[in-house]
Amino acid sequence: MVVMNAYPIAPAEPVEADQGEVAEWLEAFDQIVEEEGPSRAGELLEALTRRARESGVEPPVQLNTPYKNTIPVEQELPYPGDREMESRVEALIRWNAMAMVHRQNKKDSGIGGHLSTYSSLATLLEVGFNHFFHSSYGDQPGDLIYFQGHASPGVYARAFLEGRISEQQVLNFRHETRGEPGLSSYPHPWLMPDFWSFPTVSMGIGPINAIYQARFMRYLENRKLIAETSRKIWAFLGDGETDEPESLGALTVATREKLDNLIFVVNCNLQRLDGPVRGNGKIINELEGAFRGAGWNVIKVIWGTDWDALFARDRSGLLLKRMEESVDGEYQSFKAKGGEYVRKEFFGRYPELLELVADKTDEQLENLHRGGHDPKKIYNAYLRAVEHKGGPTVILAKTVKGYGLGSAQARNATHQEKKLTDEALVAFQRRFNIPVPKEAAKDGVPYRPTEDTPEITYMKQRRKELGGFMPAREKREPKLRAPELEFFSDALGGSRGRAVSTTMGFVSMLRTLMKDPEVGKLVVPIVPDEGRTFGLESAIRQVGIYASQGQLYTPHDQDILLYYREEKDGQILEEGITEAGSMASFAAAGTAYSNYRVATIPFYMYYSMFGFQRVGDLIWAFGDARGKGFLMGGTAGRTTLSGEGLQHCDGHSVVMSSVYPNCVTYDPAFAYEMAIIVQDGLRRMYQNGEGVYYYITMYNEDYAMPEMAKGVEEGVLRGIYKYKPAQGGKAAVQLFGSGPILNEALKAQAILAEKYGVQADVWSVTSYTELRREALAADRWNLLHPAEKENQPYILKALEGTEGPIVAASDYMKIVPDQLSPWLRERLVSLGTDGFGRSDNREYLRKHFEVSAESITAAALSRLSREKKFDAKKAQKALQELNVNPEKMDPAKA
Ligand SMILES: Cc1ncc(C[n+]2csc(CCOP(=O)(O)OP(=O)(O)O)c2C)c(N)n1
Ligand SMILES: [Mg+2]
Repeated sequence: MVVMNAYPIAPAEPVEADQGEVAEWLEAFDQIVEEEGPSRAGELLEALTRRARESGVEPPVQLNTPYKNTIPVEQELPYPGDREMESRVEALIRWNAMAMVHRQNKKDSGIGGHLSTYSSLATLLEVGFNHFFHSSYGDQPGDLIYFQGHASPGVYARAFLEGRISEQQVLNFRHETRGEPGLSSYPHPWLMPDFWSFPTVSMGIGPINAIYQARFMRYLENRKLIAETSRKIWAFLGDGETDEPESLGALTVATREKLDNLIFVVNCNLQRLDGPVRGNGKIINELEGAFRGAGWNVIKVIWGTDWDALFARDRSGLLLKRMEESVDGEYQSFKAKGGEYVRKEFFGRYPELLELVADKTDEQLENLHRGGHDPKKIYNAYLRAVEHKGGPTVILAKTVKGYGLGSAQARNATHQEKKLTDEALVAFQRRFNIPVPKEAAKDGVPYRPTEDTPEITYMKQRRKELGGFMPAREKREPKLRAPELEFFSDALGGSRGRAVSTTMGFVSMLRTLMKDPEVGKLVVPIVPDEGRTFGLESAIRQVGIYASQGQLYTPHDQDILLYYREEKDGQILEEGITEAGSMASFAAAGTAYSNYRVATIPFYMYYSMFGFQRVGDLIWAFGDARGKGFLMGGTAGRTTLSGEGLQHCDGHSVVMSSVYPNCVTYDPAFAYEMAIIVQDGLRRMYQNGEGVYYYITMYNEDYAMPEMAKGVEEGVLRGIYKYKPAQGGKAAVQLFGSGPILNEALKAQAILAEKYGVQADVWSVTSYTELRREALAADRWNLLHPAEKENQPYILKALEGTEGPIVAASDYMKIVPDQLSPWLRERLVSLGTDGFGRSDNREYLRKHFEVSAESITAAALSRLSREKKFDAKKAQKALQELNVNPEKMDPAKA
């Protein structure tokens, strides 16, 4: 039986000494603890549990501890800082965070911002900033901190007081596009590259990225790419945020990998946006059960120091009982409705408790602190977390949402509160005793005391001792020298008639790259349990799979060459079946150039169907984080991946990738195209430091890979080049092909010439996305420079002098070639794989989706006939000859 006490259960009655048998057992136990020590007592309990199991008794699994602080008062260490000074600094930060949001909403109604998240988080962050967050470890970079996104005003306010953010920036909070320095709403490295490192505001993304970041730090250490340090990864998350599957979905990774470099702090203010997180239960208990069940070290910080005396005086056990029987909905009311209410409804339940607080005023009861607002409790929890060995720690800190925001405190609507009334402003100032001058207080404007004041001196001194200001993202990038294109000569030379796939071509390039003396060791292959699908066995043999414990068993296939090889310094991240986790590894590796000063080069190979559509938001955050690397969409193409059907056959990932602003997409047909693209990607990202990353499709259809023709490089990179001109005179029609469908276009070229006397040029289109982007940029320039000579988009330059309609076919949706329709107007006929996939072989699938050589031929003839360049009746007859059924159901709707 698992007891997870998230919802109220009748609390156990305090055990009275005279309960006979129970009392005797307890007495014996107490004696053991006293005389032989806690560890002996623990052994006895374990033995008892074992015996119970042997006798068929199922002992209860206790995942919850009593609803009080994990660290007993007597074990607390004194606070090392100047409490009075820190509280003044915190008050100033609170003020500026509030003023930033309040003022902006007064000025620009509805511009938004959040007051109540930071108000609950302030002390949790301040204790970290003053005593824990190292910005460096010797010559190594410092801790990595994932800030709760909605608390950004507080982080900005601190930086403002430190003098790192100007008043103008503060006044331009959420005004980013006015030609003046401003501040982005949330943590966005794309927008503030020397400040934020981690995008966190899409809930759940911070926590999962933090877990894999901690794991990746160990990977770098074990592979000797960075020195071992006591660096920590801190992730601050909301209690509501834990409902996202990404937040808790990877908890066991952290225990399995013994990540004692990882600390989660959950800001348990009991509320999310609409209302309570668990009105009818207790979020802290639920999370305690989940984290402890996953093997984490759990530290609860529930009650502040002012409760200690009450606990000490309460002999009845009723105080804890009352706490345990209250649900979060009630705890919210206790903070929303004031001291009188607390006396009546909380303490008033039992006369003994009323008596316990008889000497306290209502105001004192109202201000009894929760642990997450008590620096000493927080300090002790952080210290334990930092010192904990062998696994990750979570701190569950109970706080008040909208803490100190007067009538907004702990109200359901507080998340959306954006400005305070004049009275609330005054109350806020008084509540925190904020040392702001009168005028600033009245108008709620930002305020920074002069440099020489004790507050500013103190906060700067603290940061100096911890290595410098935070957050601060390193913009400097270690630059690599990309290998020359000739390095991939195998791919450039073609397969000499051997049938291979672009996936095989890529894997062989990857293996070559891992042998490069400069960049080889920096390559990080990542795969979610699809290594065999992509033919990675040889790479596994070459560099091994990373396993922090090495290989504790003899693999059953050890006697074959390509055995399953795990190594402590293995290079491949074999993630198991988790696209989200793999993407989080990709993010850690893709930003290591900034976080670790090591420019690792991740290649994440996955089932293309389970990429953008499954983990698109993580990819979006990757772009924001200025990640670099290669997303390799394997088993690409709706008709090329045969047999797998509707849930696997991808005909749209390149549509989705096109909406990611800094993602460069390619859909290559041949191994040499792949080589040109990968080489150029390495050059652009790692040699030139461009802020882009790549999405490249790779297919599993085997065919002969041609040798690279001279001079095609530019076309491959820009997105189009003529692959095979018409053989019998000037072409009357142009055929575009991408991926394996290029072969269908080539077949169509032959059929058109041989059967119908129609000449066609065949073009390889490697990227409609890049062609469109370039054309849009050219058009925009033309629009903005009406008096200057027009720039011609590359697609038009490439097609100059060509004639006739264009039939563009790919293994992706029609909207992919359609991206070029503004420039190709009447010429373009798109063929593609719109509609749900099917299970069948390639031949039938291409027929079904109308992207076969016959369909391309038919489309060309049909279109030529509409243009009066081919006899319409003959075209209709040709369809019959080609076995193209004009009455077949539209695959887009099938
Ligand atoms: C994926 C995602 N869904 C929804 C939101 C909108 N949202 C922003 S804050 C918030 C509530 C957050 O509650 P909690 O995590 O408890 O943080 P708190 O502000 O209470 O500290 C929501 C729903 C979001 N940012 N990301
Ligand atoms: Mg919350």
